[in-house]
Amino acid sequence: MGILKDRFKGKADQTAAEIKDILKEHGNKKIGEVILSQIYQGMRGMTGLVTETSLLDPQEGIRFRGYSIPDLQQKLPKAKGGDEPLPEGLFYLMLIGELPSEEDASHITSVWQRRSHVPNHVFAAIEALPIGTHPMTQFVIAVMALQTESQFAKRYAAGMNKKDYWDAAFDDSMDLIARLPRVAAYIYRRKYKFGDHIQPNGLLDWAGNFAHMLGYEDDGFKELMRLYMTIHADHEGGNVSAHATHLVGSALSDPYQSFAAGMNGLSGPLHGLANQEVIKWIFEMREELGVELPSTEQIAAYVKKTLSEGKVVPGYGHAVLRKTDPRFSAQMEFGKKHMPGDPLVNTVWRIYETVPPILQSMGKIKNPWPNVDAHSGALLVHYGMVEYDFYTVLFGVSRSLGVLASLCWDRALGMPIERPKSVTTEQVKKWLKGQDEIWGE
Ligand code: AMX
Repeated sequence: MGILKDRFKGKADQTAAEIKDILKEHGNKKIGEVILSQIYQGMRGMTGLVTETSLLDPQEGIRFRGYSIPDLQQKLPKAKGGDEPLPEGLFYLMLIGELPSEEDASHITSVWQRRSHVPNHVFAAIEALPIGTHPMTQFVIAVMALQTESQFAKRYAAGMNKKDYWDAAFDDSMDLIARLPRVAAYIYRRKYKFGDHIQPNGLLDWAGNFAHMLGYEDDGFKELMRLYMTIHADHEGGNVSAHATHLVGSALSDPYQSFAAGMNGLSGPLHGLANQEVIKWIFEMREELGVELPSTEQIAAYVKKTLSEGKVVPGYGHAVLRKTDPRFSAQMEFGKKHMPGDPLVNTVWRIYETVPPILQSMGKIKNPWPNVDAHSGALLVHYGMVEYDFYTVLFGVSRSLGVLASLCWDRALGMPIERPKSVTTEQVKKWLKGQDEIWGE
């Protein structure tokens, strides 16, 4: 642990000094203009945050510290006999800003193994919920039950010096990431496998062990989990889960509280719940049509019906991206390699051929292309994980890597409490008539 923490502190001090110099020289430089419609329309295109871990290019998709998903697949350490990157390596890259060596990644695996103990009261809190409770609700409640373990909260209460916030946030983040697979697997086995729980395997990597505790021993599923946990980890700072974690953390709420806030945001159907919505929508389409692999004509008719009912086509569109999501493409490649004949996976590919022109023809949708959620469910179903209500929990376990690495950076850079200005429509009307000058104060 010491090595990683020391390296992080070294990088953070260096970046903090650079930021100080940048602000000293360029602090008054304009970075953009805000137009009225932006504040009514979800602040789209308004630059308002700094997030060090990744950057989203509307045309190219996500880059983690400059590395694309194909770069990660090529350059990050792999499990023995595997082809997919280890999420431990991505976490190192996001936290430290440099590619890890094999030893760096396996160091993180062993730190997370050591810190993965989940206290009994967390399982008791999960057990207290009705079995029908949505897995994301169980997940958030479990994260909040784990908050009793927060070093940040304890040290703050004891009078922690603000210079040490990063240290406590770092410890909490590592503990929380280490514990999440056990918590998530417990929820899965409780809800869908009659409470037949599986103990962790201390010889496996973080994602491989997660697959094992979920009850999937197939090497293909373990590889899928490594890829899944890597590609869902981060999508720069403005998306709902990342922004909510950052925002709540800015009040010095501890990493457990901040992450729980992010996970409540991930639970929305326009964000992380879209992966369950996609599979639900495909299953309903197949049932209605009575076929396993619908034709493009049948899919087109079903898409038009969905739109005419005032619903979105799940898995399509994005607030920032303007091309096919490279996270979709990476999963498509995985499908081609491991299950090219699977009818559900082929349905996803046929939907990909059919949906974009239809959405494009509507004229109003800025991005008719698939996002990450359009593909993930079909790969999971292939290995037998059909319980789609659970999919967002997998997304959440992965997202912890990005948002908690960012939270460590927030505290190390001394990011202040976030508090943008809001206005009322009454004030906007007065301002438009030239009667109000207090805008922006
Ligand atoms: N199906 C139907 N209509 C869609 C659509 C879709 N897939 N995507 C966008 N639209 C509609 C919007 O609802 C909006 O309609 P309105 O003007 O009547 O309100 C209009 O097109 C313009 O929207 P936009 O500017 O292109 O998108 P946005 O930035 O407002 O929203 C997103 C982005 C992702 C919420 C939206 O595309 C959507 O709802 N997609 C389906 C849900 C989904 O897949 N979400 C997952 C996103 C990835 C993630 O976070 N995990």
